[in-house]
Amino acid sequence: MSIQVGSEDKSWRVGFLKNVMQPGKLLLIFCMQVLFLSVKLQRTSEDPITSLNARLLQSTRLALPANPSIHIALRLSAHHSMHDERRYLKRLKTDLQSQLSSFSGVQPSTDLAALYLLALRASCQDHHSQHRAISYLKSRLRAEKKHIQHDVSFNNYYQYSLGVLALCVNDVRIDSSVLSGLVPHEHRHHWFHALSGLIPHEHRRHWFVGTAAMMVLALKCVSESKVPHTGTWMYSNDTRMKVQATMNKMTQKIQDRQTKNGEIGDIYSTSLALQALLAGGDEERWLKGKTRLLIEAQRGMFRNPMALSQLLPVLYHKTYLDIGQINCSNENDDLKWMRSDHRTEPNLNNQKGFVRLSVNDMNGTVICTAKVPLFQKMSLQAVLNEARSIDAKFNFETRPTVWGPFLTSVCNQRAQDNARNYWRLLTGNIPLKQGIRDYLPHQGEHIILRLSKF
Ligand code: B12
Repeated sequence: MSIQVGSEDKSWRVGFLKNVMQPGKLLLIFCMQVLFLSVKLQRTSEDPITSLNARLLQSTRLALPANPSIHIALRLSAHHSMHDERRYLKRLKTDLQSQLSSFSGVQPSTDLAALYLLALRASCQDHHSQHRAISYLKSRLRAEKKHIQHDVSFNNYYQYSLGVLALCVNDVRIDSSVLSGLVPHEHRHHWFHALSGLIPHEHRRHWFVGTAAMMVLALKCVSESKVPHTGTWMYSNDTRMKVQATMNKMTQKIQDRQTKNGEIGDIYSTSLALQALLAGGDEERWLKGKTRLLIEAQRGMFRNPMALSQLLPVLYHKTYLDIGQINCSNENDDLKWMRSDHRTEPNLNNQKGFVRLSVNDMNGTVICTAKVPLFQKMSLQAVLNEARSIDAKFNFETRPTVWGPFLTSVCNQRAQDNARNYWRLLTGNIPLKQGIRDYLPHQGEHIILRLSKF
């Protein structure tokens, strides 16, 4: 069978054959094609990221307290709105000053102080403005070190690691005693058991990955720290070797937890876990996880600004360690507002059935129940409000946090951090992955609020 070709085709073919004879030209064409294709691929995967970036920027206009984690994410992004970032930084600095001042009753927690410090460094603020926050954080960590020596839970390691990371990124030398809190004698430390999967409490797993990821980032920073302007290592070879050994074990645990769909832990711990893996150069697992995160973000799973602030850096291939490299020059000042798809109010004309609520104490005894009509787009918080308005015996209280309202008391029973208990949210036996403001119950669902140990 012969194929007829027109004269135009023929001359193209002749031209093509000539090019084939010239390998230099062919290579050029090939390179241009690869470039074109990768630009196209980048554009398509970058656009959703830019719109998430714009949505995070939009969240700085919501009537919420300024959150340093949001500022950090905006600073690590590829696109900026300098005017808005400057405005937000001003708010953060005022908040920090007033929290650190002796007149204010509330002292910032270790993790919040650490986030403030990272936010200041991400905006290239001089050491002078950070001085107070640095000494405050150093003293908090020293106090916590004493605490964790006697404590048998490891929930505080998230905050502790964030504190070490913030000092380290700011080139502050960490006391060896504080550092030894993260580089333990293997079998003596409870968190090492947790890492090895020995802690049976399933409910601790949801925050294990985030904690382990924060530890890896802190350890990585320490192991690579150099004395500024000298090029010499900040810590001895012996310390660095111990730090690296612990870090490698933790990284391995995080890697082992990546599932086929790319998630590590749950979708919300995946963001920080990928930062930890990226810091160790694991591009393959990062890419797999990033794909998953983008899909979930497009399904609206990252509307919570705090969750979005933990997600965005890793989508941009950044980790908190990159904060130390930000030099605040030549940044793209091209980020535009994005109308946020803010959640609409529940539609009170559209009832979708009922939700049952059971409130259990530590022994599993039911202390109160409620059956609440469910309307379209109703959050768990709205369901609890409804239960309160139907039944005077049903009551609850919350405490504001960077993640939203944290449930502190239900049916006159108060959970307390000092007593290491909290109100755990479950659907049947499965813990919810979101808080009361973000979770939207389904019709017929049975939500359990159970006083639990952490
Ligand atoms: C430690 C921790 C806890 C501890 C906190 C106690 C303590 N004293 O340390 C405990 C075990 C109590 C806890 C509980 C819950 N947690 Co939690 N927690 C964490 C973790 C690992 C660190 C939080 C932290 O220290 N933040 C640092 C500083 C800056 O924040 P902070 O405001 O000072 O800290 C307080 C709040 O963060 C608050 N908090 C902790 N978790 C949650 C969750 C929600 C929804 C809210 C509103 C507040 C809140 O407790 C902190 C200490 O007081 C994060 C991991 C992460 N990626 O951040 C998960 C994380 C925030 N928790 C999460 C969840 C889902 C919960 C629960 C809803 C689980 C459940 N099914 O019951 C409950 C909250 C229920 C309630 N009563 O409202 C998710 C939130 C995801 C989302 N999109 O909302 C995260 C991201 C873990 C994950 N990957 O799934 N948590």
